Amino acid sequence: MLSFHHASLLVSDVHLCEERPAQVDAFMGLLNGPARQAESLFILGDLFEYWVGDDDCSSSLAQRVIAALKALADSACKIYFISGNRDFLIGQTFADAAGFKLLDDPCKVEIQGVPTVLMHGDLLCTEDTAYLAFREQVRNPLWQQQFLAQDLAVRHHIAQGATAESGKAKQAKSEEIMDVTETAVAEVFKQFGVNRLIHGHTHRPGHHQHSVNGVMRDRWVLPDWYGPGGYLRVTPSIIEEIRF
Ligand code: LP5
Ligand code: MN
Repeated sequence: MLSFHHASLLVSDVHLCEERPAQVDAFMGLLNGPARQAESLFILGDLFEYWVGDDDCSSSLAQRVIAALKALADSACKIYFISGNRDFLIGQTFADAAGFKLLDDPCKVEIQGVPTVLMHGDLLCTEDTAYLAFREQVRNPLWQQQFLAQDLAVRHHIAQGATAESGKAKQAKSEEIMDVTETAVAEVFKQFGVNRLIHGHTHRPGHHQHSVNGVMRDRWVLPDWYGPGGYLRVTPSIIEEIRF
């Protein structure tokens, strides 16, 4: 199991795109600033607004992000990545260029002696059955092979269409459907035998507590960067939520 002893930074849902230059600059600031003092940086999915394949690395945004991640990886900070529902097509080619290691979702690590499960968070939203059906389809290797065989322009068109359709679908869903379920959260705590879970995706940042089998457990949700953004800093003594 991966084990960390100094400061770890965790971030997710940065949703990088050309249309939000302030967030791109803020993310660069994180990589070139606070992350330089950290032992590890965990990116828990949805780094990009959407990602259509690692053969799409030539845009100026992708080049900038890859160069900044690689520079950080070449310093003392190790970088780990769990993909999200928007950038699950990030693969080994991108990981090698950016100098990070891909982790499974969920993944158990030890941060300052505390066993901790890291996830993107979408798998915890078990009442969102329409999304889970969509997820199953797009995580299928055969579907991905067929998608990746299409021209980049076609893939961008499909991704933008899916974003629009998803936006409409979300308007018809209740807030509860798009949040985690107690059952799914309890299952993760029990399955991995941990008292701490950190994830993003739900747009409900903060510290949530759950009593599972009579034991209080901590669930930390990372903020999205549709607004100013932020990250979590875990040190041997505290967990700090840093909002820009
Ligand atoms: O990301 P967020 O929080 O806004 O919404 C998610 C769920 N939506 C998605 C879809 C993505 O946001 C957008 C697509 C990303 C592109 C990836 C790369 C290319 C793949 C192309 C795939 C065709 O993940 C949303 C959840 C929400 O989280 C909260 O948990 O509710 O789920 C949905 O809205 C899914 C819908 O319920 C059902 C599926 C609609 C999409 C249909 C695609 C049709 C393709 C159109 C082609 C022109
Ligand atoms: Mn997400």
